[in-house]
Amino acid sequence: MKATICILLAAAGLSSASPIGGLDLVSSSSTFETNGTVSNPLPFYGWTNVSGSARVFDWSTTLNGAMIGTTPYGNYEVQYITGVAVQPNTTYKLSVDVGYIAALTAGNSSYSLQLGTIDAFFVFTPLVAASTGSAAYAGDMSSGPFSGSETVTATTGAIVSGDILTVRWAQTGTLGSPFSDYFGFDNVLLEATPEPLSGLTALGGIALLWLRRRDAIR
Ligand SMILES: [Ca+2]
Repeated sequence: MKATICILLAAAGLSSASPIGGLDLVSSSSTFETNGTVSNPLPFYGWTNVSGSARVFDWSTTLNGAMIGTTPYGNYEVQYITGVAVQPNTTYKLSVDVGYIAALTAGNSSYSLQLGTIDAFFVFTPLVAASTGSAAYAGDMSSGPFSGSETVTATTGAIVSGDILTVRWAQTGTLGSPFSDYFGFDNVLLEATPEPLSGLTALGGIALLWLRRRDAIR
């Protein structure tokens, strides 16, 4: 039995990240590829506008599609409701690439990336403070480089709301001059990793119950 307990506890210490799939209803991350349907206003691929107006934009099958604003400089906020309930004792990592599909090759835009939950009344509650920043134009992400990347990491405690994990991203400003238009993001990935301690606690409890049951039978 001791060997069995050791194996169980060792297994509990091994935890790996799993993607919360279908952020674009197609793949394990939101890649916003449309097979050449150029401009797709939200709601699209499960994403919706929270404020302002955005769209999934993809020039062609050979170029990279991404989410950008509908108007050249208009701020917007979008969200994706995953359909997956937040779990206790879990580390969530949300990551995106940030960039432009712009005719103007300069400038700088600011953004906010959030991970939270949404309840039955569509009230959004952040799990952790938003990651905010700005990205200077580095190229056209449809055929060139991204201008940056961003992550949000949140670890839940023993008690959670059970509400639905939700991703929010916003363009919050256009900075500097000359400006650059059509700012957005791509490659949204949300991964969940159970905390090893929670697995150890659970399996430790199972082992304890087994020992008690064995003693009761004797
Ligand atoms: Ca893409």
